[in-house]
Amino acid sequence: MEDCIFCKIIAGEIPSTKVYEDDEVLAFLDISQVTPGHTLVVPKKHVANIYEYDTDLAAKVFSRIPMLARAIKNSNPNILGLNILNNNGEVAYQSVFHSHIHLIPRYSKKEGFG
Ligand code: DGP
Repeated sequence: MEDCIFCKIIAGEIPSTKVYEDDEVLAFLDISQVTPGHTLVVPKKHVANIYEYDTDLAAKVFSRIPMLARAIKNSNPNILGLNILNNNGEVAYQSVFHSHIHLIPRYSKKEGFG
């Protein structure tokens, strides 16, 4: 979709640090890392938010989450936990309107909730 920053990342028009890619899904590092390894998982098909997923797309995207969560956790012995977040709508702090799931590694309870 025109003017969608994540569609441009998916198309390779804007650089990103890719973590995982297949035919349906791309995972890349968030530009504003809440903690090191903060990753975004996006459907390659443009959907603005969770309300626009059909069952098939949801299965494709959400089925990748446990594998990616394990990979992130296994990438660093200092990762003690992981937040999985999906913001929908401005009031829910969604700022990019191409649906994405945040995977935020947690290293310590002292980090607070960013
Ligand atoms: P949200 O607030 O849930 O819509 O999160 C959007 C996230 O997208 C935010 O954490 C920053 C990230 N982001 C915005 N623009 C870019 C970009 O150009 N590249 C990357 N890698 N991340 C971006």
